[in-house]
Amino acid sequence: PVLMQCFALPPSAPPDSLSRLQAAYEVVPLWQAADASACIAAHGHRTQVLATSAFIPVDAAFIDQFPALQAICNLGVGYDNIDVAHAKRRGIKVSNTPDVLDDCVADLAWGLILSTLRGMGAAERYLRSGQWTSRLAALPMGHRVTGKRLGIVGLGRIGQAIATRAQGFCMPVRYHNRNPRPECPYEYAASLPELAEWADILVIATTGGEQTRHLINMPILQALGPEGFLINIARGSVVDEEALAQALEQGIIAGAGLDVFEDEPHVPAGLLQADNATLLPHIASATIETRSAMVALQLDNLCAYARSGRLLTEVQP
Ligand code: 8YV
Repeated sequence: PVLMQCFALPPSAPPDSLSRLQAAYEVVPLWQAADASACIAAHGHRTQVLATSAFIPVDAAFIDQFPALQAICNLGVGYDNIDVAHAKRRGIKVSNTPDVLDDCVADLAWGLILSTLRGMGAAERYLRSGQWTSRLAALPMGHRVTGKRLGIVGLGRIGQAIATRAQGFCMPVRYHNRNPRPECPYEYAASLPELAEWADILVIATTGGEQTRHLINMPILQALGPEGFLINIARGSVVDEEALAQALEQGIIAGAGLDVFEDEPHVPAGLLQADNATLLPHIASATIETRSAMVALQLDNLCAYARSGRLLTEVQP
């Protein structure tokens, strides 16, 4: 079968990755093509499988350039970059890379919580800019982390990994989800405003896409309140960034820690200016170990499909 590889294998990919791909497929490296449209025009009609990443938009028009397509294997747990409904209509299977990144994404959520509440970014900027000239200087103060109330929006696998870590910080945890999860030991908030009202720290761990677009808007930020913090390791589209910038500037909330943005790599000026925000360039899964495991799982899906026509971690929308 023919595989179109839409992006380069990352440096942390297991060393045998390319040889595994080439043993299973005739590989067309779209990412190397000087002219992507010409490459798709030449090979699109005979491509059966696409290897994509959460950073590559795969909409209906893109998919329809591949009339023989059977499967799309995404690098990333999120698949809001793919028009899965359209793929299903065409009988195209889609896989993602769940589970293997939960710990690193949860770790980074905690990194953002600690950094934002303790003002670590601003403190480091203070030191590096040479302002720490006296040990008697009045330093900027942060906020205590231990014991705060943690609200989680979206208690999937990543949300649960974030919640587990809260025990070490003696934090009560509540969550809001489409459906309650009675098997989890946390209290369910029946609505998002109710959760935001209760929480000191609201962490977004839900999926992206149309269903969750701008779920975090001005009324939710107002409910979170002037002592509240917003943390987002999910998708930028979940937050109305204009409302968030305004809320940070006007003290409607106390601060925010963001790893994701609506139109990456563009970060709105209102957020860049906010000193009470920690901003990271979408690095939650970017550890050598996790990226390596993600690539390995994507390759396992690709190889299983070439062998048996079945995907190991097929997305069920
Ligand atoms: C990655 C992600 O940055 O898994 C996801 O959904 O957004 C991140 O883990 C991305 O998938 C890398 O391709």
